[in-house]
Amino acid sequence: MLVITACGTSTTDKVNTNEDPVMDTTASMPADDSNVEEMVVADDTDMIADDTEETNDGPLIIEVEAYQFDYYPNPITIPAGQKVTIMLSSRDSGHSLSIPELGINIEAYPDQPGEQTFTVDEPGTYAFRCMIYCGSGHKGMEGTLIVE
Ligand SMILES: [Cu+2]
Repeated sequence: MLVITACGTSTTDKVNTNEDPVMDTTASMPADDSNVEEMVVADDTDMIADDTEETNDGPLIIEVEAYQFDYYPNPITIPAGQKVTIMLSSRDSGHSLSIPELGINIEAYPDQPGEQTFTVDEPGTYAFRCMIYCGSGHKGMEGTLIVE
């Protein structure tokens, strides 16, 4: 602090009250907001993949009924790569549902249904047939397994 002793005419008035408060107001215009692109980030990828393991745990149960001289349903459609259990029942006599090339052979009798669990990885159409003699139409007792 200055101690002003004598003759104090107003000393320093260094306060420039007259500075033009100009030129600063030309503040920068907001530059091109229109260029800001909306980025839509596709973030869905995580929501898909988690269910597959659970559905592969338990086999898909497919009930098939054999009778003289056909099957129901026929054709039978199953998904490729999916573990499947065919549960075969018989309405009348002994029958089988057999696909030798896939190692499938399910036998069923009226008092004794049969089942087999398997997975077919290769999509395609497979013929199955009855391999237990069941009467006059036995030879033509055939069906179709569609794997897709
Ligand atoms: Cu038969």
